[in-house]
Amino acid sequence: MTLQMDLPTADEYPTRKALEPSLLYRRDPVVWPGVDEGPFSAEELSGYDRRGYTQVQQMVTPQEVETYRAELRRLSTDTELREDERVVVEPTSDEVRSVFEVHKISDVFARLVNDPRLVERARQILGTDVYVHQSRVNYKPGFGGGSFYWHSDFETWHAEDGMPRMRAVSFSVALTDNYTHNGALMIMPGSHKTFVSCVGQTPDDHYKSSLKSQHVGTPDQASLTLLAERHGIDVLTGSAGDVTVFDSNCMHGSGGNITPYPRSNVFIVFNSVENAPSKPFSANSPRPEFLGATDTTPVGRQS
Ligand code: 6CS
Ligand code: FE
Repeated sequence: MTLQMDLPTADEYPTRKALEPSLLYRRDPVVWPGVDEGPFSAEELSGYDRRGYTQVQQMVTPQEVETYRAELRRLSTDTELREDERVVVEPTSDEVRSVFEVHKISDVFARLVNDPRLVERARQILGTDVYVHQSRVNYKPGFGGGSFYWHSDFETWHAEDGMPRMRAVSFSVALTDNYTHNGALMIMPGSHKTFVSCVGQTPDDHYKSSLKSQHVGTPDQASLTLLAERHGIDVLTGSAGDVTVFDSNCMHGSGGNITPYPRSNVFIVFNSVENAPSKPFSANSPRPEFLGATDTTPVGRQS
């Protein structure tokens, strides 16, 4: 008789458990083996491996950008949707900050998450079929779009969604021009190879506050200073239609936007089908489905 035990997945990246922060070595490849063909060149993949991100200029056409921007306007003015918890408003106004799970709310974005220009690049990086762990639009409106403090997405997805390994990649499609002055994404290039283990315990229903302004799960200032000194800070400016592809563990953030020019992006997080979330590693219960999908059906392969 074999005893089937539901052994906990080993926690390779303990966080929100110790009283002191610590810097741990990454224990995962950045570019995984398994998919040799795809749109990325070898040079682009080695640049991604080194920096933790790469940018693809004009991956999306101006016509597509217009379609996506019209969808953003529709979603942000939908009074019924406004009551849905997938719509997050700014902490200091009732302006829409983010709308999550847009690939299920909108046919337009359902097509985007299945688009081979994104899916085939994600498969090249992750080495397997991929599914959508999370999708969202960030509006960052002019005259008050809020900041996103420094953080590693993986730290949250590991602690609160139960994502075991660093085998997910985000695609940020710029829907407006991203300038140095309107809250462009900032990434510490190379920081993806260090896991910052954070202090603090995950409160119940943490997402109800963290999506507005995250505190628990953000690194301490000494760790951030060390990473900034070691890696510097890249400001990822670009035009509408440009796409930034970045590793789940990049240390990143963005400033507030007091200019008249919105900085709106649609983010799609692809996870490897071999990296499905299990129990949260540092939370009492998993976050809702719209933040951490449990359906690992591969995208973009219906052909
Ligand atoms: O908690 C999350 O999943 C979200 N939070 C941030 C600040 N970035 C990643 C993700 O959208
Ligand atoms: Fe993030």
